[in-house]
Formats: sequence, C-alpha cells, structure tokens
Amino acid sequence: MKTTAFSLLLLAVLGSSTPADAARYLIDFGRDDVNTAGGSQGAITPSPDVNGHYWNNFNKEDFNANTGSLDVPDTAAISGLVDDANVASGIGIQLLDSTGNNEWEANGAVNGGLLGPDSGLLGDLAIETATRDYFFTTQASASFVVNGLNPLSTYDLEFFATRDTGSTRETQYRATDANGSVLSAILQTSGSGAGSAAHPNGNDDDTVAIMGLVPDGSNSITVDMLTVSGGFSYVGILQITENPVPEPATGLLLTLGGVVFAAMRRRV
Ligand SMILES: [Ca+2]
Ligand SMILES: [Ca+2]
Ligand SMILES: [Ca+2]
Ligand SMILES: [Ca+2]
Repeated sequence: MKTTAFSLLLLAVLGSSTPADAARYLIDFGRDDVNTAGGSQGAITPSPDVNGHYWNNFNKEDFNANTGSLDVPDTAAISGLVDDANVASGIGIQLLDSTGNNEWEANGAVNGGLLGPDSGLLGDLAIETATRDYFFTTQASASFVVNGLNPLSTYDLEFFATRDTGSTRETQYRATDANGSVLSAILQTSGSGAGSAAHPNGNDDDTVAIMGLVPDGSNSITVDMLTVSGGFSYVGILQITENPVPEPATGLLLTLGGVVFAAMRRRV
C-alpha cells in the first residue's frame, strides 16, 4: 500500500510507541444494487473477507431503496461499528447536512469504481466490493462525524477513493481535532496520473491518511471532504485505526524509583 511520505514519516514516529493491538475499523461506503438489471454499481462487502477481516457497510440503499436514485439522505448514519476482528464498539458515522444543499450521493462501478483491485497496490483494502462503490459530493464540501470514540485514544483515518474518468479530480480530507490541529491530505481520484498503468485515469494505487487525531469534547472527530479540483470529491473506503493510550510514563518512573529506593535502603 502506498501512502504519502508525510504519513509514512508519522507512521514511523507513532509506530515506536503504538502497541501492536491497535483496533482497526473498515468502512465500505457505497451501494447495494447488485441485482439491478443492466449492470450494478455496488455491492455489500461480506464478512469476513478473503483476509479474514470484518467490514462495516454504509450503503445508499439502506436509506434510499430506489436503485434509480443516487441520493444518500444527508442525515444518514451507521452505528455500532465492529473492528476488523468482529469486536463490537460504540463507534458510528453520521453524515452532516451542513449547508442544506444535496451534499451526499452514491455510485459505483458503472461510473468509474474500481473492479479487480490489486492487493500489491492497495494491501488488504483491495476488496472489490469495497473499491467498486463510493459516496461522493458535487458540493464544495461535505462533512461527516465519527462519533462514540474513546477520548483517551488517538485515531488515524485512512481514505481510499477512485473514479475512473479523463478529467482531473482531487479530494481533500480534513479534520480539526481537540488540540486545534488542522490535519488534511489530498487524493487524486481521477484523470491522468491518478492510477497505475492498469488504470491510468482512475486511482488504483494510493490511499491518504491523517493521523494522531484527538477526539473532541463530544468524543467525536468531524471530517470535511473538500472538492479541490474537477467538481467532485469521493470516499470509497475509510479505515479508522484506534491507537490505545500508551501506559502512563509516570507509573513506570514511580516503579523504577521504588526499585532504586529499595535497593539503596538495603545497602544502608
Ligand atoms: Ca443527499
Ligand atoms: Ca460496497
Ligand atoms: Ca466502497
Ligand atoms: Ca494513484
């Protein structure tokens, strides 16, 4: 899996202090119109997948069953996400109707979603039912909230999106966390250079990540999806990694202090 150099640097820094058992949540944004005559846009990602991982599906059809309509209600939400090992959580995702415009729509493979994803390029996110469909906006921005988070943890958000088409399109993902840090990353979904030789006009080889986010006072992180160029922005897969809080350093110091103190006393 390719990520930005910035993300890799952060990953290297964070990796030194992050326990190996960080929980990961996989969310497939898209559609469930697999039985539609004339070609279907999207499909549910079944769990477990071929890698043994469990997914959460955020499908347009769960909120708008008309397969001829792309509209996702702008207040749609999912809750009770499971992690990739099928452990339940209180985490949810709430779309926001921030402007009163039609912010959220959904589509898929007939309109540039990725079929036949390559695990050599996308790692274990290369699951066709997840890469083939997506949520998108034609607005300047569309936002959602990740809620039910642990205020003591930090979170990394990694995004995959694609739309195979000739025009250059870029999506920026941005979040402001409880410390006031504004973190963002831009992904080219479409146009020349978006993908590998197999899909030169559609991203099939990149994800972007924003890392180390601290939930706000409502145990939430708000993500803004910004249309940087080309008139559309997209989200096809969101991966949320919850980094457990490292053991308090003070506890370790106190323990060491106690050991040193005891040893010194025995010498007296
Ligand atoms: Ca909508
Ligand atoms: Ca899907
Ligand atoms: Ca998807
Ligand atoms: Ca790419």
